[in-house]
Amino acid sequence: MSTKNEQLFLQAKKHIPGGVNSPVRAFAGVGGTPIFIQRANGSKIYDTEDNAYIDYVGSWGPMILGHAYPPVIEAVKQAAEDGLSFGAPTPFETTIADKICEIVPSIELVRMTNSGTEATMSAIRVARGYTGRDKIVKFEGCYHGHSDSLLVKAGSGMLDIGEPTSKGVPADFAKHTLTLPYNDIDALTACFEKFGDELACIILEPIAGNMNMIIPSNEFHNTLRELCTKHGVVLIFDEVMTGFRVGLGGAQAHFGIDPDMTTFGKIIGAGLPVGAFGGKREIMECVAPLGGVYQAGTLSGNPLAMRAGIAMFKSLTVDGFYEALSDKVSYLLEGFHKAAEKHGIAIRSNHLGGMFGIFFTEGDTPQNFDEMTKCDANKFATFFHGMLEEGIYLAPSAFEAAFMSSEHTQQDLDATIAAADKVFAKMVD
Ligand code: KE4
Repeated sequence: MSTKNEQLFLQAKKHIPGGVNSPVRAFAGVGGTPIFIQRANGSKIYDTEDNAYIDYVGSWGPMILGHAYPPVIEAVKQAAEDGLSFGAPTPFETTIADKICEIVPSIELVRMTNSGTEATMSAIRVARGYTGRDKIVKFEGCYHGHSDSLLVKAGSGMLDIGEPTSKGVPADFAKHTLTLPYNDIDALTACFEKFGDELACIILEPIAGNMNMIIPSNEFHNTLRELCTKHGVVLIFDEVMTGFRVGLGGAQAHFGIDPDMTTFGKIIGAGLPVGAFGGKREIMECVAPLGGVYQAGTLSGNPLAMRAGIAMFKSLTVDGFYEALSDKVSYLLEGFHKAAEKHGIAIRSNHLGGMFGIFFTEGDTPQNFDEMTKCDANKFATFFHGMLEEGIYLAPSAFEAAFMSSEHTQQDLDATIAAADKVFAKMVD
């Protein structure tokens, strides 16, 4: 007898490639059948049979205030009653732009897009237009969305399907993308010695979240900043995931680095389709209609997304918001480590602000892509399904990070730790 989710998945596959509108949702990384979600509220998502799951995916980051957060829903309802899209400027876009520039001092001008992919694709075009150079550098295991230049040795769902470099990207195009090992100062230095003055930009996740969560060294970031400045290379921090997640000022505030450009997504739309790219005025003034780098979007700066984001920022900027979020993550991970130790299961973890990652490895906490790929993905899959059976929803891939929301309660955290204890007990060889 097939389950409701199996029936829904079969139905979805009739007219949707792989039954999903984004590959990582298909559970390729963990096996089994995806859970079809009907609704969500606070820290929980509910499947079509109203089974509740404590959610640590949060739509891959946006739901930092939990699902259906009343002030955000109210803002969207009011916006909807005023009309859905005008294709003309609105004061709400200005409010969001002002707020982003106020919170992130490295940004003087910012343009809204409809996804993180559009944001990073546009940022690279601007860097190329500003420098007149073609080559770009990314890092193995980092994922910046699915634009052609960036689907080279990328992370996230590409690792689940075992295709870190996408088919369909012309070699002529991919050749302009150099890929370096993440968090490797020697490789970085060698690349600049050879190509420094040919590089338009370096783009990276300042804290990686698409090869699970990896926090690079301060020295890596300082070296990167120095070399980019020395060679006139645009340093792009892709903070689509880390922006307003690891702290109000994002990863750049944590490391004390001023990138030349920053990309955002996820949280700034409070769950509606939004991305953004911004940076130094001198660079962003290359963007049309001011400059010759064209970039556009019918629904960019959509009023519903902007008014949701405005409501969301009101909560994020409350004193103590991120400290409370980080305390919840620390409490949860402490419980995981205690339970794992009790059952002799080797796990490591990383966390900052409302973002965390768990690794099944006997070794040290991974510092780069190679070390991360040596972690036990099969053990993660077993843990994932065990937790799912206990009503805990983690990211369906060993290559993804996890996210806390302000709405996760002490009861949620204790239930999650108790579930992990039960699952670890079953995992003992
Ligand atoms: P979107 O185009 O999916 O809005 O953003 C692309 C993107 C860009 N940069 C970073 C650092 C990202 O993490 C992402 C998207 N993240 C994945 C989760 N690892 C989205 C989930 C999915 O692909 O379905």
